Amino acid sequence: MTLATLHELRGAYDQCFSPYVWRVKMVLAHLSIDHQRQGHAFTDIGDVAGGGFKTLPVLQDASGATGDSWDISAKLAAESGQDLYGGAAGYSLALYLNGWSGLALLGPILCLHAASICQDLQRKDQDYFRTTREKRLRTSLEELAADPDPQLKKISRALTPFEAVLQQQDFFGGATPVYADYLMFGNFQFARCTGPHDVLTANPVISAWFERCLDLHAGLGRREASFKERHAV
Ligand SMILES: N[C@@H](CCC(=O)N[C@@H](CS)C(=O)NCC(=O)O)C(=O)O
Repeated sequence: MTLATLHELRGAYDQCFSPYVWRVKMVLAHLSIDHQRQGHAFTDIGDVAGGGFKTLPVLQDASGATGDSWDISAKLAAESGQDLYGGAAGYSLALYLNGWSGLALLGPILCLHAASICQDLQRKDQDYFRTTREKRLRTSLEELAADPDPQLKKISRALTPFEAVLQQQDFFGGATPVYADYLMFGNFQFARCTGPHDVLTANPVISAWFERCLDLHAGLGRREASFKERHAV
């Protein structure tokens, strides 16, 4: 049997930092699916799995190649027959968080760490990343990095309602993690791996949950060096 291959984005230090890739990595571990990993630069995505994809992750297995972390996770869950979501209510929560976190968390985290992301990319990716992100964000990466406070406040405010949930239980899934946990984990793992700011300092309950998530699946998340560990800061 051919092993499934997870195609993931990698930087200059071979670091895996994409929030969407991390969601799928946690799902593969949760479902105990054997797989191999292949790293790619931003500028090589067009050639992944025979072409046709614009973003990573892509999962390639016996049935073909699938893009988009949500679709990959749903396919793996369906094939495994396991309840990844925690029932219909958990599925709805995850679907909501999939849309919400792009706006409320990933946008501000990108603004906060765009300059340090760029600096840690493979050289051939740096111009591409700078040009596309400066166009999208309508300012320079350095200007964004100069004033972290507005982004940190946005993130902290957005997270406040989740504190009530995680004060009562260890995970969004209750005593054990579900897809909603992996999805949210991917967002903060992205922050942890890409820049110097600890985005959870003002939200200790969420920070404690994130530490629990880093320990899941034999410390899968913790084994990836943080930006601070990589640069010894
Ligand atoms: N909806 C997609 C989004 C994936 C995505 O945007 N991935 C980024 C990396 S974090 C990417 O590959 N970007 C390609 C580019 O900017 O050229 C998913 O959930 O997988």
